[in-house]
Amino acid sequence: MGFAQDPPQLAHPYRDDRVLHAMLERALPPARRGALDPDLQALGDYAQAAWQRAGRTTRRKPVLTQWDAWGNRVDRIELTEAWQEGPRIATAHAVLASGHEAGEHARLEEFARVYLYHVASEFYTCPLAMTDGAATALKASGNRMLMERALPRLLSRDAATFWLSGQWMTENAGGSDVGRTETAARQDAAGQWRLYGRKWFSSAVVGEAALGLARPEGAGPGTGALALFYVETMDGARRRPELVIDRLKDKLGTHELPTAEIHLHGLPAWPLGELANGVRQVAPMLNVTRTWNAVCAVASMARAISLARDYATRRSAFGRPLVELPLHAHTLADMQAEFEGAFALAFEVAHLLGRVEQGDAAAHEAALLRLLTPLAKLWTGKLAVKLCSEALECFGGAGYIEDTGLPQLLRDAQVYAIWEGTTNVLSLDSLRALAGDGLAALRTASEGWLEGGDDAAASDTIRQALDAAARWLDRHGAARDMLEAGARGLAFTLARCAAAALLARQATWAGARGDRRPAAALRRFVGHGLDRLVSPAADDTALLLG
Ligand code: MFK
Repeated sequence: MGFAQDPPQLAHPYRDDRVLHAMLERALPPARRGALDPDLQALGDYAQAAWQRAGRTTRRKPVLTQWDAWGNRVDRIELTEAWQEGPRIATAHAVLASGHEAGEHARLEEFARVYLYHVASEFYTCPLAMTDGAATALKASGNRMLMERALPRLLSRDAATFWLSGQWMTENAGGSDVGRTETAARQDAAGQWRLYGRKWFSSAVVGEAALGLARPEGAGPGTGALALFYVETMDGARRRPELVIDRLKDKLGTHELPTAEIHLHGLPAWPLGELANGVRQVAPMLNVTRTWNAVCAVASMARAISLARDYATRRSAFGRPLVELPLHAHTLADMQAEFEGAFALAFEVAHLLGRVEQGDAAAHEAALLRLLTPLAKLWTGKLAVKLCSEALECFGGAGYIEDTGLPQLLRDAQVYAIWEGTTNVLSLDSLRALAGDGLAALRTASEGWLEGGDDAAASDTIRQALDAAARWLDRHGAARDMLEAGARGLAFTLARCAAAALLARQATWAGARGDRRPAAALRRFVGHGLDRLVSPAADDTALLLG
């Protein structure tokens, strides 16, 4: 037998994740931490076992069978092993339901579970996110009939009664521009609303319910005229005949996730509230799914870095393990620092969401949450692609070989910058938040996070970048085209400032306990720069595209 390479081993995703442990130690009261621990241990065990079995799995894509042998339309989807286990794992460990319990930490505890479950779930977390979003939007609607009907299912802790919910927004015409939605809602003779149209991306197609946008008959064009409806997709064990699955999408990544194109031929539907302003009504769902997106992006980064770090101890080159090569070690440390910043921001959004929902938030925190949600989503989405790409490179050629399981990390990561809104859509959404009290709230919060810190240089850099962002907004705020053209640079700057200030808070907490690693992450993160502001010249843009 000649030369063989030692494959990377996955460290325990919970026990060996010091960043997760430190955040939970800092943020949770000891009793809640103790109560959460068994679920996190179990989800970490599940994730490690899933990585070990992944190499043996042969079928990595769901299969749609549209017709049975006798000509009946069946639209049956065979799922991968992880997806078949999804309802049991998600309910047994209250991955979703825990976020709807009492207490300001409920969401934080939910997202700690999501973080550990996500990669192993093979994106079963995608429909879970939408189910969580649907439960949140239903609660916000105050529609008692629908809440009583759906919430016990969506928040169930028993796989036998659990329902998944989809989010039916995207259409051929209305992608990011949801106002172009063509699906129509019409009342039948009995007064029952029914949906007619085509939804172009449905990732919870195996679900039992969905929230969908549609234009009520006779309503005008545009976003404001859309209404939000609740639907159920099953009639007992059979999919309702008014819902037809046209095909499963052939995607770059997330292969295990059965994303479908569907047609609605009069599917019964119930409005959540008024028959207009459906986007406003679906916004609580979007903000929850965008938080899932950020936490899942961070989970992918953690997985990629964990494998790359392990490999660096096994693989030798130029006479030394990779981890002893100065440039390789430096590259890994850069990745770790960026990951820790992204982790801090994503979990701050999770904690804030819980505080705001439970009425425990300080005066500025609702505006802060409104701003940090799109910032966390857009920045972690891009960073996941960058770090997963870098991690693949840490394996050399092996990172490019399918049956190492590594390329999948990069393909899957690309979805975070697209799913639930592209980077540009989210940058524009952050402008909505900045039109309110978003920036003032971020500055107030940052001062709190920097309090007691001993890295004066980092604090100065953060304050200077926030000042620069405020000046940029003053300069460009009145010129809408300039504001939009520079919105991405502004959003990245604010996301990095928030992440740096949160790293400073973690460094102060850890430093008092003798752990200097978060302070090192802060120094390195700030060293990569915070200011990403641009002032694009409109005439140059036109020239370059001409
Ligand atoms: C995981 C794997 C997945 C597998 C593959 C999937 C690939 C991707 C498939 C997908 O399609 S994912 C879905 C992607 N689509 C989106 O996320 C929608 C993107 N578009 C937006 O987010 C737009 O910003 C939005 C449609 C929400 C609104 O744009 P508009 O049409 O210009 O509406 P407008 O008038 O600005 O906002 C309507 C109202 O909603 C306003 O309130 P008012 O009526 O009170 O004035 C807004 O303030 C409010 N609003 C909008 N976004 C909000 C919000 N409120 C709170 N939070 C928000 N985020």
